[in-house]
Amino acid sequence: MLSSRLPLSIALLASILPLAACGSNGDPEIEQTVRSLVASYNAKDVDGFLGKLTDKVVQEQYGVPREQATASVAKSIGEPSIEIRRLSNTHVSGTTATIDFEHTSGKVVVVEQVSMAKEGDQWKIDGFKNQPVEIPGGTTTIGVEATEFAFKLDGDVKDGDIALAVHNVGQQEHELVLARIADGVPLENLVMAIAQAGNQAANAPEAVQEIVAFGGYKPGESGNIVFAKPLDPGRYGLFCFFPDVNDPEQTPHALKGMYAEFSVSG
Ligand SMILES: [Cu+2]
Repeated sequence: MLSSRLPLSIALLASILPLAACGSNGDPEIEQTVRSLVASYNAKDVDGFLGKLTDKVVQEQYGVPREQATASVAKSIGEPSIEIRRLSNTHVSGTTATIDFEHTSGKVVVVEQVSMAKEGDQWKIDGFKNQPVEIPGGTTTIGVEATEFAFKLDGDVKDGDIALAVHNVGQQEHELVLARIADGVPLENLVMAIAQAGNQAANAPEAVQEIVAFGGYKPGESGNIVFAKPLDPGRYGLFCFFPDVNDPEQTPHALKGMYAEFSVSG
């Protein structure tokens, strides 16, 4: 959860949810460890945040030992903010524990199993494992098939209460970048402009108003993109900028047609 895909708000401190512990009783210490991690993250308290992580998870998440992690943590901490939706399914066994942590990451719902280890008398976060996210009842599921080199959408977007059920039916790894985009700009032109900008969010053309969600999918892999709130009305583009691995030029998939769009009416 600590990488850029892991977004955390101070508001969550005030919005600590009553726990629907399933199967096991919530353990206050375990839950509090997650809450204080999230609070440090949202407050951009780098030292406080790192202090709640074991050396192992620092290395896993940032690819460097703790002593060198401060700079990368400072760069990504607190953006976007995270709001806890649910803590459940706590299991404690001696000096290790796991808990399911459902939270927002920007506009998207993420479920992770957090593992913990006790160091001295303090619980520390020791790992994150992404879990499948269920599409809530009543939400319209839009199927998205990713292949070489296209997205095929299945379903009618009537309003913003949708979720995307993504399935990579192709041979290559694909990503799905979902962006709110300006009206009127032909999608093909936008793809060219993004590719020229080096596919860096910071250099994105003005017509890209917001990156709403993104994720990578290996061949055969599927996953749901569920939103914390219905999408705002507007135009949305889906893009894959992964390189074509069979192309000596490594051309991004989007330039070979891997893009699509839908609109949410107001
Ligand atoms: Cu692709």
